[in-house]
Amino acid sequence: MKLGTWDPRTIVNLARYPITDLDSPDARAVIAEGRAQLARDGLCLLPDFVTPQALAAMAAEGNALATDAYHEVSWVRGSDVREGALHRPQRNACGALAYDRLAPQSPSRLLYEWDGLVGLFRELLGVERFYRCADPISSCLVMYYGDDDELGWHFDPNDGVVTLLVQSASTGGDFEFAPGIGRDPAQFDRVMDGGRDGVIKADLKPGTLSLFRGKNALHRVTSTAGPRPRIMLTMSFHDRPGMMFSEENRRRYSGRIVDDAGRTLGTATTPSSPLVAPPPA
Ligand SMILES: O=C(O)CCC(=O)C(=O)O
Ligand SMILES: [Fe+2]
Repeated sequence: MKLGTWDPRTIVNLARYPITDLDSPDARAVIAEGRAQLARDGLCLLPDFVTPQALAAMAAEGNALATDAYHEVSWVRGSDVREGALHRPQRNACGALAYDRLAPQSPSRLLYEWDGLVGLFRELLGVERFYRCADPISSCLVMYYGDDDELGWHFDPNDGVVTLLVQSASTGGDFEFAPGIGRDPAQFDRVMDGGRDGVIKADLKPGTLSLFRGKNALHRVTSTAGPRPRIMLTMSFHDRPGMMFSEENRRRYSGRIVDDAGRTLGTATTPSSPLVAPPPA
């Protein structure tokens, strides 16, 4: 597949998001609007963040590599952060294409690796410390949600996830985000029983970039159906440099045992922990 020659300046929609100079008045306006969204919702959405050409290239790349993705279904109790925080098993069913499968000239990889993106997020979050993760597999993933896939309610292990919707599913695949309820189990019950007070259903369109702090905010992707998969570029950041995910996390998203240096030591497609039996139908 020909990827073309991409550069962050041809990937990012600089006409709408002039972020190559974060001190310019136009960039300050973008930052002020994003900060207001974060203050209100704990979530910042930047529609049409990439150029139509880059979005088309990312979709072509994502669809072409779909057969290389590793798909797994697991029932998970708890989260990477605090086991047992979620007392109801959650179903995770999705495919992932690992970071090390993205070509050097992949527009998705080049976007993630562009320092200008980190600079924008530092401004939006009002923090000095915000870094790309260093994990060879999970730092930057292309996620696939096909027929009957979903990502159950969870918290993230790292403190900054940024997604770019590349392609929406034929049906479903909504991103639901509950910033206000913290880690209160009584509130989890309410939300999992269908209560939607305090839950934001994000209006994601292909090309929308979302920045959210999901370490302490319950969120999920609703189930998908139909022939066209939801394709999501999922980019991870943290408040200290060098953040690595667990070996189990890498296994979950690659089907391989990979060490911190990125060496593949073997394949392991059998889910290990933390698994529980699915609830009765
Ligand atoms: O795909 C999404 O919209 C959210 C993904 C997510 O929550 C995650 O990867 O942790
Ligand atoms: Fe998440």
